[in-house]
Amino acid sequence: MSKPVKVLSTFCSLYGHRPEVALRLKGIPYELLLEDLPNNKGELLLTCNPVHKLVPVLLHGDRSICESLTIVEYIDEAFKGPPLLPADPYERATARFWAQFIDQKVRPFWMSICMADGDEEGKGDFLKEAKVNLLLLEGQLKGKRFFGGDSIGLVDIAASGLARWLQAFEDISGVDLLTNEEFPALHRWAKAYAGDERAKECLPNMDELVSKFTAVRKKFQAMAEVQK
Ligand SMILES: N[C@@H](CCC(=O)N[C@@H](CS)C(=O)NCC(=O)O)C(=O)O
Repeated sequence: MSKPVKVLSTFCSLYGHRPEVALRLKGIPYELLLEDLPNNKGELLLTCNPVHKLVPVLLHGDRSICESLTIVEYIDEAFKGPPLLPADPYERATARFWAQFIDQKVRPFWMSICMADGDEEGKGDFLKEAKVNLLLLEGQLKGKRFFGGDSIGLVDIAASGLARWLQAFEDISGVDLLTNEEFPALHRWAKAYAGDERAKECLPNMDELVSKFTAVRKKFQAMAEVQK
């Protein structure tokens, strides 16, 4: 009998989407367990991820795997089904490089743009940096449907925040970042990713995202005000 698979995540989590979509692409059934993060980290989370105490965590039988990109690689290796990383070592290394680039150089900037107060001018440095890095990512699509080629792979999964969460953040902040004029390949890619049946099944609903992150933004700005 195969071991049970569970994903420990939280409501509308960008990182939690990654293991979910990887499992769906592989056709592996799983149970989703949602943590009430800001209020009460559960015993299971603290036991399974004592180092970072973050979701997502993948539970495979009696083993736990932490960190969303590591989990996606684990899923690729532990389960049969369509590959999520290329077979060639150089291409695998390149995919890992761009997946890390997304977490280190892309996501933090659009998150800051959304959370910062003020108009586009006030968000100047974040906006400039976000655009430089998005342009580098745009270059990686090179006419392909997905970063992984014809099908979704590690880099697409790493970039999935751009296909749904960013739109909610644009809505909240009033800043249009991923425009068709400036980033035509990424713009088209975001539509293709969000339109994929397996991704669609585990992408959060836009209204829920907007309401969750409007509340997060208010809290963030109130804290920034106190620190002034
Ligand atoms: N690098 C981690 C980031 C995970 C992360 O930031 N998770 C958030 C939820 S989306 C979390 O658990 N936050 C709880 C906290 O910050 O205490 C990954 O890729 O898994």
